[in-house]
Amino acid sequence: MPLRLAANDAGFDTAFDALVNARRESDADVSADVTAIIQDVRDNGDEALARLTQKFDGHDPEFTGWQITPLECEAALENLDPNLRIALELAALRIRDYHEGQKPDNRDYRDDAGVRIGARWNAVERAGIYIPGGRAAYPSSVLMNAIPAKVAGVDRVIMVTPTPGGEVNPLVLAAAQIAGVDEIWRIGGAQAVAALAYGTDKIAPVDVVTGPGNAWVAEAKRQVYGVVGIDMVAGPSEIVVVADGQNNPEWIAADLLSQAEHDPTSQSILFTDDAAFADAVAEQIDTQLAALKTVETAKASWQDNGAIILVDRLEKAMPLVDRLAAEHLELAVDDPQRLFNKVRHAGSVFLGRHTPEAVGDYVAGPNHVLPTGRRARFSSGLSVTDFMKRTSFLECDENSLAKIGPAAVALAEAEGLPAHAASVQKRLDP
Ligand code: HSO
Ligand code: ZN
Repeated sequence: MPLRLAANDAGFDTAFDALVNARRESDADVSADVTAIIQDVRDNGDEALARLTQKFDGHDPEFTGWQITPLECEAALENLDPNLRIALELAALRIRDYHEGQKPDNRDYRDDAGVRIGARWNAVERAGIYIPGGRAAYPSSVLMNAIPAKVAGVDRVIMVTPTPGGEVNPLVLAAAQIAGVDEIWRIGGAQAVAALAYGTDKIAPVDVVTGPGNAWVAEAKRQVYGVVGIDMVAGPSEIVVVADGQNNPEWIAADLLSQAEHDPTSQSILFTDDAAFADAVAEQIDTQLAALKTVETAKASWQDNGAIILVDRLEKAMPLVDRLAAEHLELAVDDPQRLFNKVRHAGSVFLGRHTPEAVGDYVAGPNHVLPTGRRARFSSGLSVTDFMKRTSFLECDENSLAKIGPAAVALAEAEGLPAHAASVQKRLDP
């Protein structure tokens, strides 16, 4: 049974605290295994990659091919169902447009002291994107990772994706073709992340690794962070829906199930001010679950991690919603802006009754790679700037150095760094 709470029940605070603090991420300790795999790839390069791919994915890339060729990608796109092609192209277009707007402005100005100061943004040269194989091989994730990289101006976007048994997913290839991915390697797991970070004879190292993955991939990203940049360590999907009794319970039930079907550890939470509506949604969820192909996953998620929380007024839900800092937040009311004004922590917010979260997963434009597990308190969804970095610059002339230099000399002397002091002082002395 999903959790059922009412905000004015005795014991609510304790129960809600437990919900906020529950850990849903795999605590399988894979860190030692991952360290060994990374070391193996660093020591043995392509030989390790081939051996580990044989072991985990059941094929030897020496025979099946290391890379998916541009021709295979073109063919995948040509042979795609025309409706799907139109859908992918619309999604790509909208994602590209939205991310174009994220490109940061350079700065270059002269301050009151006459010092010229600024910052210039540049893309990283090479980005690696991880796309899972099997159940979670989502073409939408190819678009969401590769398009911001391309918009940033990355020279080469290199995708890695495991192909269990040698099987490739044609939809993933078609999406890669549309997004302009430059290389696709048929490797996966921690070994693929290691290859991207450190490089092998065949694979040149990248500067940033992004993309979703299982516990091994997440741990590998954590371990290579610092050698390369990473986007974030993502956990299971979440949705919080704040809905009044005027909603169609069928719609809201479907919204809650949309994230529940991602993973048994996903979480869906409904806040409402209407007890009868809460019952109707719960009933609808059971009805819809019965007809869902993903019933096994969605049911486990809903029963183990789902929750319905009753509040007197929806405004009262908002501080609770903020504490959850959910990946996705739907505000299904007539005047969503009123509630939205009270939101500080959320990955992405879906306003009004006609904005199901799933439209954001695919075609709205903003990125669907979003902070989970309350990380929206301190981080944001994947963006163009994750594939860029900023170089600051400064320029003094004789006059401006004369204005600010003495303070630098004083601080250098106080820090006991005489060469620092001298390098400024020599220019101040006539
Ligand atoms: N909701 C997922 C993204 C996704 N949904 C991909 C469908 N496909 C991330 O939170
Ligand atoms: Zn989704």
